[in-house]
Amino acid sequence: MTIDNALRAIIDRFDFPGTLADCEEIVTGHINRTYRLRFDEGGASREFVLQRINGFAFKKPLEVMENVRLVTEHLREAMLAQGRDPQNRVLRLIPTRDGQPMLLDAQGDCWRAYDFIQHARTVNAVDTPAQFREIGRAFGDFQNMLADFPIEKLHDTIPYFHDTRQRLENFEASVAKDVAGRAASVAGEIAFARARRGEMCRIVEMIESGEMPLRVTHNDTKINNVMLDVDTGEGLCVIDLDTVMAGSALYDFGDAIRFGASTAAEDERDLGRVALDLELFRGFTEGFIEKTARGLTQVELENLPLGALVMTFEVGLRFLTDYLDGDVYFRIECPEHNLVRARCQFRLLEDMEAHRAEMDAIVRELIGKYR
Ligand code: GN1
Ligand code: MG
Repeated sequence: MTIDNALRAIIDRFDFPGTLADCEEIVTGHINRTYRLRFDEGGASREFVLQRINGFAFKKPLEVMENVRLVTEHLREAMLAQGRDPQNRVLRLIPTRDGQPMLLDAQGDCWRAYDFIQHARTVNAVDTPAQFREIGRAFGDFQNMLADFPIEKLHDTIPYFHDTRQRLENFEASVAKDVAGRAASVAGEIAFARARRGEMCRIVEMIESGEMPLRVTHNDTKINNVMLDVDTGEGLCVIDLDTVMAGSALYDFGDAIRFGASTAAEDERDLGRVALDLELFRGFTEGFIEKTARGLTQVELENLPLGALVMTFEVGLRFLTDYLDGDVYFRIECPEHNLVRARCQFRLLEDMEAHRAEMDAIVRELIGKYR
């Protein structure tokens, strides 16, 4: 792609080696702006990721970067302690030329850079249960390696991120304000969300009562946040660490299922194509439980399916809220995009509700196998 002068000036302030040979925008994320850069130096080339952190979503980018630094350091040490090589398996920050972990541009936006994970790719739809199992292992391993991280050191980079009760309050405020004049047209979706208030606040309640512990969680476990080895398909590295915070293990399990075990894309318009694929569900669950069976409590493990329902509800609710707010948060590609996404998530949730018993049985079977 052609690089404008402003982007060029940003790139020049990071400590990249050699000369810039290629720059390509990666548009899969809904929040940050992301570029893949290639630099050539004496016949060799190296790749990097450059990102502008979305200041609307992340009000305190310095705290985001501190979390990223602490968590990647911990992951690196945990891998070394296990005799594994963290190279190409843990994100590594590239500092600016004056040694800072990030850059503030003239508009007040924050930029940071990483090594690009080599010989790897991401997928936006799961191909096979085996592939999803590998992704489950990667997120399970991530959870495991951070089990002894001093959780009080983490900043809440987006406060109340997966607090379903708070999400419901925000939603009700948006319905009441109705700034975009859309509430009447989505009365059915609003009623759908309201009917599930009680059940969907169960995780928050269990955390409050102490039944469910807080963990270091990734909080955005879409399949495209794991880099997979191009040849072996192995999950090499978990990426997108901006929302790593204290949370429930159910969030990470649930969000991965929401996105990866659906028979359709997150924004499928034809709701007849949207369902939970139980074979994919089993695949991810096996990988995740294999890695976390000894680390998580029985209550957490048994409640994993609840995580899938709650995360599907919550993201659907967030899309619907953003639609009511006039599309201020998620990047959209067409005017109805957030509504399409919300309907798709709610359809998927209905299918999960219909198959809850099967999900529970699979989880129980796999707990028995790995515990
Ligand atoms: C956003 O940027 P991306 O696509 O990794 C969002 C997640 C949602 C997801 C829905 C910081 O993630 O919470 O689950 O979209 N990230 C943030 O696709 O809000
Ligand atoms: Mg992402």
